[in-house]
Amino acid sequence: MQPSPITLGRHIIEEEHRHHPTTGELSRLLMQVAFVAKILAPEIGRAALVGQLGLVGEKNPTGDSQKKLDVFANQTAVEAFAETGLVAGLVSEELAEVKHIATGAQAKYWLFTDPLDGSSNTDINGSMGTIFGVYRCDGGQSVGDSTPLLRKGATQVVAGYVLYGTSTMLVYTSGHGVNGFTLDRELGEFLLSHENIKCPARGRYYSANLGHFYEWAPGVRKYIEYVEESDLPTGRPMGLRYSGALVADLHRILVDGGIYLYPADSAHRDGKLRLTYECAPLGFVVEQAGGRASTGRKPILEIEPESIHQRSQIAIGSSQDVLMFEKFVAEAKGAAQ
Ligand code: FDP
Repeated sequence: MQPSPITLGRHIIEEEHRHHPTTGELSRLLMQVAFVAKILAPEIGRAALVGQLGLVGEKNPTGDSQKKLDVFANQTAVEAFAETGLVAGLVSEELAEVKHIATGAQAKYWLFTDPLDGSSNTDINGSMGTIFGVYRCDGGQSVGDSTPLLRKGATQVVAGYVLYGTSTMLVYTSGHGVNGFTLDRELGEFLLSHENIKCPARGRYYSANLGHFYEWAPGVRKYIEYVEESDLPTGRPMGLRYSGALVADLHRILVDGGIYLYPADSAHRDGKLRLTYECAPLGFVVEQAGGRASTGRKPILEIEPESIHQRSQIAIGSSQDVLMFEKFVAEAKGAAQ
């Protein structure tokens, strides 16, 4: 007989009991992430049938066009986390300002989220994601304080993502390895499908929007030329994979190895991706799986954000591949001096 599958709920409770013997608060937050995912997955699936495709005609706070599904995902997340009474402040890609949710003594957490990442894929039946990172507001930040909590990504207590692809997967870490769960649609449960994920030290794939190649800095261009060269012993050329949805591209890199890059280009002088709710949570996951996340010059998880919607360059994935990228960036910088 097959052993019975481990549900996300059981896994979270056991992990919290082992590593964070507190009050079950992290479990409750993670179960709300799963709840949001269970609402979004079918809504994304039937979006074309219920008028949920297309734009709402507004730009979000960081200047991107807002899709109907972006708005729906954001509302769903805000309502789900408000219900817990645990979240003091919520930062979302879709909200200009911090959303102050709860003020009670239990409201000890800050949640950073991109509720629907890769929403340019909504109308073409492509993959999308939800990204989340959770911080505990201890040490100076009093409950109900209105200043945004801006901490290094390394201090997250839980982070992860949901991938809405051919199946819906939830991947999370609470700082003790990374585990992945697949939604069994009939049971309505996330079941452990990818236990203790390890990102291979080197990979076969690179993932980047090569349309910006001629806008990238010399070190980045040299690195791309390097990965495209033929050299069998070092596994080159690497294969190119890019879906335009960060979570989907990152998930491949996490599982199969390789490198995802979003460097600065002419339209995005600091890179395009957002530090607090894209780069830092994914950096925490990848590093917990033995990989590396960097701007090219410094670790993503060591950056103290200055604002909630701050952007960052990113190179993330297999440790050896990211180290090689950093070497090219450093050498090009040295040559320019
Ligand atoms: P999107 O604008 O569709 O939300 O979060 C930003 C993001 O998607 C990432 O998911 C994705 O990897 C990237 O932008 C795609 O950007 P490009 O179209 O510039 O490649």
